[in-house]
Amino acid sequence: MERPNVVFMVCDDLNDYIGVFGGHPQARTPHMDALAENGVAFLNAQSNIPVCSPSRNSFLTGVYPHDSEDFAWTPRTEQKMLQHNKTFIDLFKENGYYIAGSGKIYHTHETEPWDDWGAKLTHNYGPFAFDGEDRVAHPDVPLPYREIGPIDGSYGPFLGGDSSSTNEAYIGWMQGWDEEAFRYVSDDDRDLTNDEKHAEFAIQKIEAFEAQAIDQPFFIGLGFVRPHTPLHAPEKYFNMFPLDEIELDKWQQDDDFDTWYADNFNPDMKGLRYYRTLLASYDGDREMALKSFLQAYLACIAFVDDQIGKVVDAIRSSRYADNTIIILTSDHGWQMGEKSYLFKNSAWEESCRVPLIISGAGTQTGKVAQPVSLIDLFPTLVDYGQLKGPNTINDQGGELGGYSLRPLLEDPDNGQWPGPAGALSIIGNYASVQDSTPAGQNFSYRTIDWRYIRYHDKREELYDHRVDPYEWNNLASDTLHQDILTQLRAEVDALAFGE
Ligand SMILES: [Ca+2]
Ligand SMILES: [Ca+2]
Repeated sequence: MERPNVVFMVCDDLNDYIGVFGGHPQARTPHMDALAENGVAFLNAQSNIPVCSPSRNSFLTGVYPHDSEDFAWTPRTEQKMLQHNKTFIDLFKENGYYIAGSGKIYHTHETEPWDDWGAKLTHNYGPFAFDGEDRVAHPDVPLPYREIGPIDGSYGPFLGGDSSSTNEAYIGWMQGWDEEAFRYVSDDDRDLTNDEKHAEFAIQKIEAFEAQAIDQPFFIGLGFVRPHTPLHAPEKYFNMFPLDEIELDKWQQDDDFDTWYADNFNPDMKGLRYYRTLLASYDGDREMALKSFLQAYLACIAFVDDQIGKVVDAIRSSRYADNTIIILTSDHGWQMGEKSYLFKNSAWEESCRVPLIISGAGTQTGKVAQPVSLIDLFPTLVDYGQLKGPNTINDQGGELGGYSLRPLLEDPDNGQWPGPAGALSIIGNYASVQDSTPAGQNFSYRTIDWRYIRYHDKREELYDHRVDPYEWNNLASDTLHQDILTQLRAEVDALAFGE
């Protein structure tokens, strides 16, 4: 069988605010929705560790974080286990694929053997607002939130030239961390952002492949940085979501009272601190604070959806339309103020769940409810790409933790999934506890019906997704639920500790 081409797109910090995933009723994602309609949408896919660097290290190598003990920001190539592992991109290269990439695929720059590479930096979060000396938060972001800085503290539309801001410190925009300016006069008269350049890079590669009529299969990896902060996009995307029309997620007052995150993490952890700081910046007006932030997040999703659409259109209108697998996912989700938490890296659904769509080259169409996780990407790609050779460089490398998604791609409703009943995420305690062993971390486990969380201090949360999709009611201490609790504990221990 002919080996398929692969286009792998990973967004940064994209949660389920996509039409087909139902996370927000106002999300504007026609291109992602169309991709899902023409492929398989995994409705309960999970990140194995819901924060940028270790999530990418995990899915790129196919090794669970509890095996690699990678819970923080050590570059992969400096880690005791993962430095001995190959990424699936390495394996595509070894198997004769032409590999091209652009953007934030890895978290830390690696000198991989790309045949062509579109962007110099892997984690350039720009464009950034600029005051003439420093990258700063958008001039319209109120204090104290703007003091968080030019990445996490910043949201708002690109402002043109000298017309749009009353903040005298505001000068313009920089494309990234280097000295390259980002010129923005208006939506129609401006430089391309990095994410737009990644899409252009892919389109040009596909056109070049067609022109050369090469037989070599290709892998194109694209790492879109939006909707990671700073939440900036052209103004037209903000205009799609007028502030006074924005709907907030369903929310329950004091939802966090029966949760144990705050007991296991430093109270200054970003998610708790950002939520407090955002509300303080709007005089405690939760609705206005979250609407302002949410508007920018929705705008950035609509913007990145357009970039994804360009890439998909280029493939679909090329001679590669029928033999290219397109994968779209995110490194983890994002918690939008639920449980008084505004960030990723929590143990709950909003942060752990990721969009996952796979389309093309013999996959069927449909929606899969079985929880799977990003650990399954590596074996899936080995399967479809017919990739030969070990996933490790030597015997110190880690084992693959996942399973090929092929049975579910070929029969989304009834495919026999050989993997575990649930998907396991780990939330690192690196900033709070000096315990770098897996037992020192926090686990979150999602089956079709349940989410079970076990913190470092052994306290637990249990949510029944059949009746509680927002994870409002922690049932862990409910005497009626001790049997399911026992079962889920055993499933987590079996996955994490081989018990
Ligand atoms: Ca991320
Ligand atoms: Ca609650």
